[in-house]
Amino acid sequence: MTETTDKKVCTLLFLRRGDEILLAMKKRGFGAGRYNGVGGKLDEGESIEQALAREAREEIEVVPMNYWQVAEHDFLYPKDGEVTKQMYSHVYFCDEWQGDPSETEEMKPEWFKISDIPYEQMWADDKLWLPQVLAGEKVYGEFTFNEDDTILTHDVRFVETFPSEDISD
Ligand code: 6U4
Repeated sequence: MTETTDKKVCTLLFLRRGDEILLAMKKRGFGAGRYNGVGGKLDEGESIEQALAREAREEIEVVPMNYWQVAEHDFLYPKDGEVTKQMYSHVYFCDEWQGDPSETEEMKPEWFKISDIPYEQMWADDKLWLPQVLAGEKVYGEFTFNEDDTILTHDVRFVETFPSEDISD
């Protein structure tokens, strides 16, 4: 399969409170109709942390105060045999924030018990890595999707450090 050069770096942030996780229903744009963490593509010149904070403010009106990376994923979306969309996502958990998670034009937040996460209303990859991350593992995943958003291939690994932290190359 031909690879695209159009790689977009994204953030994805999940608020945590005891045995609950905050998911937000995406109301418009890419992934609309699914629950997910909050996040999006980095703006020009923005760092991961800046994008993470901006997206949390724009999408659910909170300011993340304490957060840490839990996963990193390379999502590939082919069309007609070519990868036309690549989203490289940095995934974080957050256990301290300012503000009450609120509905905006983009997302509607909702708390879920960890035992009741609605995986069937989320991206198909989420059930392949979110349980591991919730169990305390750090995960790196590569996923290629079919055009109907089902998974064509996946490779999920436990890691000590994320590829973006690897300064050896
Ligand atoms: P626009 O509409 O351009 O302002 P923006 O908020 O910058 O959008 P968006 O909505 O395209 O970005 O970001 C997509 C979000 O969805 C990112 O947080 C990454 C996340 N995402 C993309 N593919 C995913 C997948 N397969 N599984 C997953 N999250 C995914 O859990």
